[in-house]
Amino acid sequence: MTAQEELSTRHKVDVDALRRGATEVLLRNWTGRSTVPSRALYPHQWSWDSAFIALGVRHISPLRAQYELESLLGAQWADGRIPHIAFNPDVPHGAYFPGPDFWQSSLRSSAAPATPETSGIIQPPVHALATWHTHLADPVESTRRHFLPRIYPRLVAWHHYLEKRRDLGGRGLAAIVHPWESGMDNSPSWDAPLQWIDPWPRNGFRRRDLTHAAAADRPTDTDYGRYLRLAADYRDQNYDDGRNQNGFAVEDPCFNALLIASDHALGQIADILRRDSTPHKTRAAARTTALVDSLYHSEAGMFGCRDLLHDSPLSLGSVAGLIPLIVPDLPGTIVAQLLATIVGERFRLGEVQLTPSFDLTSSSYETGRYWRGPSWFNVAWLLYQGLVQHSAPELAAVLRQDLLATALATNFAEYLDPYTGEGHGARNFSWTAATALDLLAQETQ
Ligand code: 9WN
Repeated sequence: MTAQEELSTRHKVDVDALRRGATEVLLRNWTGRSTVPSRALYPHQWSWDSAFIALGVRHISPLRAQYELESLLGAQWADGRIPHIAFNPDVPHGAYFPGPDFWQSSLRSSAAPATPETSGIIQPPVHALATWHTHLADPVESTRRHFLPRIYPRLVAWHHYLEKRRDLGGRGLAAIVHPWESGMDNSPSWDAPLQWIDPWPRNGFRRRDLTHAAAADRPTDTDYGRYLRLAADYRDQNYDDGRNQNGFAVEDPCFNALLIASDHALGQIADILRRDSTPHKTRAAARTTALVDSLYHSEAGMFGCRDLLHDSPLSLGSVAGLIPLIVPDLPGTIVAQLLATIVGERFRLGEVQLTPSFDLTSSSYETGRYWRGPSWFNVAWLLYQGLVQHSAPELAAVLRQDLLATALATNFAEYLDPYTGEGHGARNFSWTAATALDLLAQETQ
């Protein structure tokens, strides 16, 4: 019996149905240039979504995975930032809020491209990692198209932006200036810093997300008003990081762990291109030290965020604090503690579905609301890589089996209830399909 047959017997995953379903989702969400996260809820191109999408799409069409990343990098700013949304000009402006009329990228900053219109904030830097794996999916075609030589300088510029413009704490880590930049928008980690932000008045905006998803699954109006206030303030400073007048500045362990993983990927790309990979390796090592020194909490057995404006650690409990497992050179004692935390009462890997986005024992935990508890598929994919890398194959296998089974059972939901496995948010969600396809292709040893 092959491993896949064994998997489908033990966990009743119909592997063929999963592969077919995931492929259909990714075909349906393809616009001709890139893939939307969800046709209804998110009808444009999102930054870290596209990286996860490329990781899955490479198993259907390595070429399309290359296009996905090239399309995103076509929206890169002259200062190196990769915007969190590249707006599709063919989609009506009102289809997503806040849309191009809100962000006004090309009007506000000469660094923004004239086209497409984009947002001005960023998302976690998974892109070099996705580029490297996309190349490996078909090195011959990649070489023929000069994929790496064209993409590499752009990725270098992106990491340069994070190093030069976003080290707001001066400690060798990149800071985020908006909760949406973490990708884990509504995490309870942001409750403390957000309390200082004046929400935009409720009658000043019309939420589109509530047309497509249940209000109980989405951020509250007050939190939404605060997101808009922070985004508008940054916009009104013309997205100039030098002004340093942000109402929110946080060092996030997930964001920085992905930056380190991508530094390593840039090193591998540089080697293939016969460029000097030493600077990438040196940066990865320095950032790993900074991450451990600045954001690790040994008493809690996990990493945490740090609020730079109030110079204080933020409440622990976000799954972001486990993502550093993806960092290759973590000290062994920390790896052991993270593994204990992931199976302990706060995250209960193997007992609940996937890994909850927030500590199950916390009073802030909410089982269905956006990033305040439900499990996400991209997070599970990242943790899976970390578990494999740090020699925890049994745990990795559990997570993989959970991911494959729940992706199909929820019709590729955006996220799910860790206790019941019930899907929440959008369905036919692109990164859910993509991470499932990728883990289908990755055999756990
Ligand atoms: C704002 C697209 C994005 C993801 C984020 C997720 C959610 C947007 C929203 O959807 O954020 O960027 O409107 O809530 O939190 O991680 O990239 O899938």
